[in-house]
Amino acid sequence: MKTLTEKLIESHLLEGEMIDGEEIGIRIDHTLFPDSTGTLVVLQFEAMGVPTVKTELSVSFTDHNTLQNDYRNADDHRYLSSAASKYGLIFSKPGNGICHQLFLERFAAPGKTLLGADSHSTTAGGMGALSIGAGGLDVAAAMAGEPYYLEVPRVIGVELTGKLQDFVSAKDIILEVLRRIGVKGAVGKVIEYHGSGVKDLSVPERGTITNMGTETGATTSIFPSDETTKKFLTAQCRPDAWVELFADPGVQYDENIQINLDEMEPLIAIPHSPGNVKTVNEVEGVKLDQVCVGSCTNSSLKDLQIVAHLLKDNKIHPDVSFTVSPGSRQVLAHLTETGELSYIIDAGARILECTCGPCIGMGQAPPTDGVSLRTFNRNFKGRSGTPSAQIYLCSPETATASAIKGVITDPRALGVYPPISALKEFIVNDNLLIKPSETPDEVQVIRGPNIKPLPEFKPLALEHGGEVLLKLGDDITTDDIMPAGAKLLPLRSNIPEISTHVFEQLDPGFYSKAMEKGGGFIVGGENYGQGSSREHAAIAPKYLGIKAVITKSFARIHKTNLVNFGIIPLEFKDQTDYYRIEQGDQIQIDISDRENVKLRNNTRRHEYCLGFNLNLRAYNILMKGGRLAQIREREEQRGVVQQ
Ligand code: MIC
Ligand code: SF4
Repeated sequence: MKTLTEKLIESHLLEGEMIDGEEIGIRIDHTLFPDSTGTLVVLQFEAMGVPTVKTELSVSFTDHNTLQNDYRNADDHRYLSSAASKYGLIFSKPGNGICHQLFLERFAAPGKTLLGADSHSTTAGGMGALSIGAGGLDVAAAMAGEPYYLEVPRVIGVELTGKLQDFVSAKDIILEVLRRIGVKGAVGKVIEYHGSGVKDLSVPERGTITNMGTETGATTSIFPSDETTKKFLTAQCRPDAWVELFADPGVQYDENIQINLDEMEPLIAIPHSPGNVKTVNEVEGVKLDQVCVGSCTNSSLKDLQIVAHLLKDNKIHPDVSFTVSPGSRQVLAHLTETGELSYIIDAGARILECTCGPCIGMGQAPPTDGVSLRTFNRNFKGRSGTPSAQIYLCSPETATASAIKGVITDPRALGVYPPISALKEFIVNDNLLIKPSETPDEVQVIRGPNIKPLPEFKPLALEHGGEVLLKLGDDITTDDIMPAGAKLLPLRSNIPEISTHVFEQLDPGFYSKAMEKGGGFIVGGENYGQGSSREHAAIAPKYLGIKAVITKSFARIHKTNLVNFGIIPLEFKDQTDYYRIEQGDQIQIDISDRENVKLRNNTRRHEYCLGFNLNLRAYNILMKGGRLAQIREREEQRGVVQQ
């Protein structure tokens, strides 16, 4: 008997065996990337020298960097669209929608594997796809036909029974999972949903749950593909993409969670972690400055229909700025056609583009010490663009009720829940999806001045010495390491420039210190590198001369990114050694033995051993200076590299 996860892995297995914790290589059918990570993906794909993508489908989206303050984001878009045309990708133009929402609507298919250069690529798990977020280099490699390597995950079975009550929604289900297992509870695991409660959840609702499953650290989350999936695909004019997929009845999961939907109530994540979950009741009455609806977690048609109907005959509270970012043009087209958009506008909302927008700090930063309630998936400190802001995460229902009242409000206070029925046919208009050229040889890839070449990655020495430049606590996010937002996203294809901002919110002098000392080491606690897949959080520190990061434990994607770019990821064998090393210490490490890395602390005059927790394949990549160097070398040997 098999879980759905096992079935999908097995049908894509290229290397290794299905033994718990062992490394395997799987075939990737689909890839996606957004613009913010995409420029590096394409630069890396080009560096691999492969002339055209080898996947069934690869899509390049434009959704994060859409604020065109100057030429830089626009140059990135032009680079991405010309590269897509030449190398065989579909290009989704700015304004078309958020990558994960769009992928679910127009491309995702049950039974396929998807690798996305964005941590929330797991959204397609709502369609019964095995969809994983990864660093851009792994995605570029998959586009070049390489396997994707991962450890055979443990599978958590989440059994849903009962039916969601009025005003309780899919967002509350994933908040409940986060409440139970926290932000590191599913590292190295896949969350698989099953049970009688699944059938009543629509595909976009399932997508909300698999999207934010990322916040538990899970490799991915997945739902079965059933009659509901079939209806959704049919309504999207893609009935042929449907296949039925279930776990074998009675299969045993490695871990089990039971959620009775009848008993659930509205939940909310309080500042500054998606894992700080409380009931809305517990925090009711907190005064709000801003409420934002949207993001890849909650911007589907149903989400916004609920908002529209709750706002009909109501007004946004005068003290609240209320923004709505529809997930896609399809969503916006429906709201317009039915007139539901006018309920939102009349109530006093600010309608934003169909993009990530405030979720990635692209505008709508709250005021100083402001309180913002959002339907998004991340509330890390400073991510909104205002370091002193307090960000709460909730469902569209809670967001709307609170926007009306001006304070955090249990949406059940609104009384009658609007009946929203599933559509039989969506408005399909793919004119912003541009197909690749049929004559790729004639296409010129356009690189503006913002597209800087990748730095060189050299093979690693066996011994490294230097200073501990920064000692940090647990759960450091990639937003802490390499902040995003409107000012920094235009620098995503310019490593020398973006590197000046590494750790700037935690230690404003970090860049100068790293330059002055010629690089050094970082020490972290548990779950270092949680959050985004952005590989800039590895490349930029590498550029500043960071040799190794020594932690209690790493988040999955970030650890791979460090290896891919030649930063040594080390873990304390004895967790108490974390307390025996301080910022400013002079240390030396010897990495010749993969099992026992020697650390000598010259300041405190003691020695102990650290672990790599890397298999031989990853160790070899690291020693070569990263995965790019390795793939390039192999392609050169095969004679397929384009010069
Ligand atoms: C995010 O939500 O942090 C992002 C922005 O979508 C990232 C990608 C990025 O940093 O560009 C992600 O989640 O991977
Ligand atoms: Fe965009 Fe936010 Fe989703 Fe990241 S989490 S893809 S920034 S909407």
